[in-house]
Amino acid sequence: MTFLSCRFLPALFLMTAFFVLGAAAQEPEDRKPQKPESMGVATGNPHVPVKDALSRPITAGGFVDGAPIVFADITKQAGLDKFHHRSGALEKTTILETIGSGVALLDYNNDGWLDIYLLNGSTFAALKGKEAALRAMLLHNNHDGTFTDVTDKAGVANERWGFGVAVADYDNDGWPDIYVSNYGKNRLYHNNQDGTFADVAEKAGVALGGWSAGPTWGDYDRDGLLDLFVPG
Ligand SMILES: [Ca+2]
Ligand SMILES: [Ca+2]
Ligand SMILES: [Ca+2]
Repeated sequence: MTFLSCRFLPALFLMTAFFVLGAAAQEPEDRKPQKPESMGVATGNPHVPVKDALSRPITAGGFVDGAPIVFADITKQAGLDKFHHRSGALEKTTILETIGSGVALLDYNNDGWLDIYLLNGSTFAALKGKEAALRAMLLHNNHDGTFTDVTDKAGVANERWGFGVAVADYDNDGWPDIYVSNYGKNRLYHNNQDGTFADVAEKAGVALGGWSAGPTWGDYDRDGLLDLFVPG
């Protein structure tokens, strides 16, 4: 250490001490370290859920008598509880089995009421033909809060391991068509305008293969004709 630096060392120390003390004096109250009040989180003892007459779990605060019901589960009375999704085995030994399948809300018959198309998964046994293939379901809106299964008539059961569905009127005829991505070949269900569909994926060159995820329609080149993006 040189003589010069030794001479200035005390001054440097004093300046540093001044700034530290000054900063401490200007520290806002809410930024000062607070004394911890307690450690951990207290939630009380475990207890079984308490449910009301509609089987709704009553959480802190409970329900207010006379308050409007925002959402009510009407799956059963609407006829939508017939559909059961399945994807592989419960053990989920492959990533293929862990992903759910898509759903589309579309007015397939152009009556002004949205209908529901639910994709289903599959199993390895079904892929090998050792058990029946799982089926997608098209549910027609009856205009009264109920739905009817019209899958067979419409011809959209898919019966492949379904992942994604995208609806669009790809041929601009005014009727919505359905593209389904699968593990395996995909489907392009063209709307026949009479409640039925025809799979034209091979003819249209969009059957692909392998494993396709969530597809998207869009007119990327702005020529007025929808194009298809299929990730895999
Ligand atoms: Ca409809
Ligand atoms: Ca169409
Ligand atoms: Ca285009």
